[in-house]
Amino acid sequence: MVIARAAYAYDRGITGKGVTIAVLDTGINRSTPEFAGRISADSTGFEQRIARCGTCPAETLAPYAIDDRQGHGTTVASVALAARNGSGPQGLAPEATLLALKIVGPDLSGQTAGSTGPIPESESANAMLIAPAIRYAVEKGAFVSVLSLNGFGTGQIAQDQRAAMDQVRLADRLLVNSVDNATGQDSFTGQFAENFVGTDRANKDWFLFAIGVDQNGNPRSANGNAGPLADRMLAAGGNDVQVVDKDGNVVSVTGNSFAAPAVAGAAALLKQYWPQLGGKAISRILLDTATDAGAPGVDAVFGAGILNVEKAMQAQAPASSFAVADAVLTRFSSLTTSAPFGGSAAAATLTRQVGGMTVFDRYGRDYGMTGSTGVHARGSGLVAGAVFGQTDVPWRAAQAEAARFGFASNVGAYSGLRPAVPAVVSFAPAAGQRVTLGTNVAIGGGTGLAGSPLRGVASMPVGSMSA
Ligand SMILES: [Ca+2]
Ligand SMILES: [Ca+2]
Repeated sequence: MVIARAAYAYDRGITGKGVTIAVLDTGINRSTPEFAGRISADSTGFEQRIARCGTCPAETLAPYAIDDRQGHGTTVASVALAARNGSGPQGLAPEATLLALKIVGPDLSGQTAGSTGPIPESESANAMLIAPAIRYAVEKGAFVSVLSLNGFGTGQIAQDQRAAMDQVRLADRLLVNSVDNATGQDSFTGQFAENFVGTDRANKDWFLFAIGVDQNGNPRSANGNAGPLADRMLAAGGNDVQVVDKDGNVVSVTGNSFAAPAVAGAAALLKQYWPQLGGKAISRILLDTATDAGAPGVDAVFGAGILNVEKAMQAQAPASSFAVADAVLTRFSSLTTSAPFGGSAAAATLTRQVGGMTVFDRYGRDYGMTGSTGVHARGSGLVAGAVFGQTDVPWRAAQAEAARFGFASNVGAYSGLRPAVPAVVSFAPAAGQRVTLGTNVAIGGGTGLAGSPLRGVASMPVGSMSA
């Protein structure tokens, strides 16, 4: 957690609250305070079809209770979600909700043709349960699923895993899979991961690999790898990680299994901060903002680099871009308030309330900026956009359902302005009044902004109306 620089998020009150992380594993310790009140009631095991022996008929096994007998699931969940409660470990997203999905198979040792009665659970996963668990996680609203497990499955298993991952893509969620611990093991080719992502790579943008490093960012001496998917791999703490175990004890664990929930926890933090972003954008941000290590750029040992929550939460645009954005907004933003809206008094209020700007970086993340958005009082009439010198002002039809309107405009030197989907902000300058500002421009190619990662600027007031 320290290596992931997540304190930056907590200092801003971002803890993963309201975001659900699914952990597909051996279950969960329900009694430790580390997950108290945050284990989703939807947590569950799954029915499975098995045969007790080679000559036994198939039968349906009821879901196992989610209690963690083996222990792996609790330790993995701990890295993502353990409470920030002043004791024991703390997860990356200490207030996120845990959807514990138990995918262990049955222990068939000793079962014979004449056996009856309950079949105990094993300590291993049933690969056939992975796909149903992923689908279930999507259905239950989990933003990110953690699979600290590797293996291979062909035929129906492969088809089901692909179909399940298609659902992750369609819902714009995320799946984080640990890299195999075995030295030199390609964890993608012919593995579950390739089933998920597809030989056509169609689901690649919603999938991340995670690999463990120590608290100093050093790789393990021998480890598995992401095969051809190194560009979708992040490194995170995976050596001597403090976790709570199935019996509630604090223990130290090592393995790539513990890097995956760190990445998932970081994704949950970003999801809370920018709920409008999905798995594709958030995974892209985490990859782009990872701290490069080892060989320059993407490499087989660190993938895209070491997970860096602090950088992931900062605007990804140079300061100069924001200065240019400020200049653009100062020049072209104007809202004139007429007497019905309170004249100069309302203008003062508006200045306080909308004297800032919302700037979007290249991922569509919004950041507040303080700037001079030019709110003016006027004696009569409500004129919006009057400062646009040369303008084609094609007013768009009012959208009744949103009670808003706006226009797109060519504004000379800043011809990079282009129409975009209108955004709307509403506020009340006085009792019974509501002003709606429609913003429908994005700046991408204007002077000083061309080539900049800062691609959009909103909060240019272009219209207002009372309601
Ligand atoms: Ca704790
Ligand atoms: Ca590198």
